[in-house]
Amino acid sequence: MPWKATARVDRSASVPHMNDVAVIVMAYGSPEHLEDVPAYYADIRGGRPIRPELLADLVERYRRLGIEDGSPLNAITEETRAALECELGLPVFTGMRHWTPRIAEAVDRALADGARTLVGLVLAPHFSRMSIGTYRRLFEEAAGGRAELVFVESWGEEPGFVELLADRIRGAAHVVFTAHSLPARILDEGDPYRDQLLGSAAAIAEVAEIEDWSFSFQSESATGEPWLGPDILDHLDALHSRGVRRVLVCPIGFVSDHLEIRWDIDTEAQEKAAELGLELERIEMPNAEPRFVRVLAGIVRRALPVPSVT
Ligand code: FEC
Repeated sequence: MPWKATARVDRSASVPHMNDVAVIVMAYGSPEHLEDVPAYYADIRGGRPIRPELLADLVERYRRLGIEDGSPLNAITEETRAALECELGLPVFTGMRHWTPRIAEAVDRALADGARTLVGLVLAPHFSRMSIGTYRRLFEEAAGGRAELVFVESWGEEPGFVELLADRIRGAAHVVFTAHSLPARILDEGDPYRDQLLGSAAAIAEVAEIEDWSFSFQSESATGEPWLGPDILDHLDALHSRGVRRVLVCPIGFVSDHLEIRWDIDTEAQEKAAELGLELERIEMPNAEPRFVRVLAGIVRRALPVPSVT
């Protein structure tokens, strides 16, 4: 096969005793109540101003997502954490980038629990300085030299992940792989994000023996600068003009159900497809399903400096 197992890992740790090891599993985080949305959005913006109409629009999206009854992202992340802990037999703590429990809280709890080596794993497979790079910075700052650190930088071509998604798309007429867009300037900075996404998409299509596939970005923010494209809504137009009538959307830059899936794909893209007369379906996300948790456990085991952890 032309693609290889490539969980990219950065290790500063010397060989640890396994009872000194804890895993920090990191995710984006989501508000729990509508009144949390302004603080959550402020955290995402990192102090930069927020246009009132964008905040109102975001509150409305969260209202329609039904977060008052529970945030899918937070609940799924907790389920994943608990399942990963059972699978690994190591303590696993959740650290959220934009909500609680924060990455710093997770690191503090792991250290208070006796951990001396921390393995950082983000529930997003592809590296960008603006995404995984930020999780990594928060993880390192939180540890502040108090522990040996191992950080998994990317795992988008992890064979188990590739095979899991390949099984979801096999036999589809046309597959559109998607991932969160980022400001286009990252390409000038030599960021590997887009290449890693295209590498994952090609690997998954190859294993599923799908020849008719394409890639588009989604979830662009209104920040006033160009973002990576094509955006999925424009892409659906282009596919329709090419005569495509059925698409299966396969998000590869996310692993669970949340706002960007349930709103941007299940609502906006679905509405656009209906306007065009295009049949659009989406794969079920990996969420906390046992097969996916085993993939994550494998990545952690291989990241550890000792091969004997099974
Ligand atoms: O369900 C939920 O409550 C949270 C869903 C959610 C996920 C997510 C993942 C990623 N984001 C990434 C990059 C950016 C950049 C900006 C940005 C803005 C938002 C806003 C919301 C939001 N993101 Fe997000 N993202 C999620 C939610 N994201 C809400 C703010 C409102 C909006 O723009 O729609 C722009 C920041 C700025 O304004 O400067 C950049 C990337 C990922 C995938 C990796 C990961 O999961 O960490 C990259 C889930």
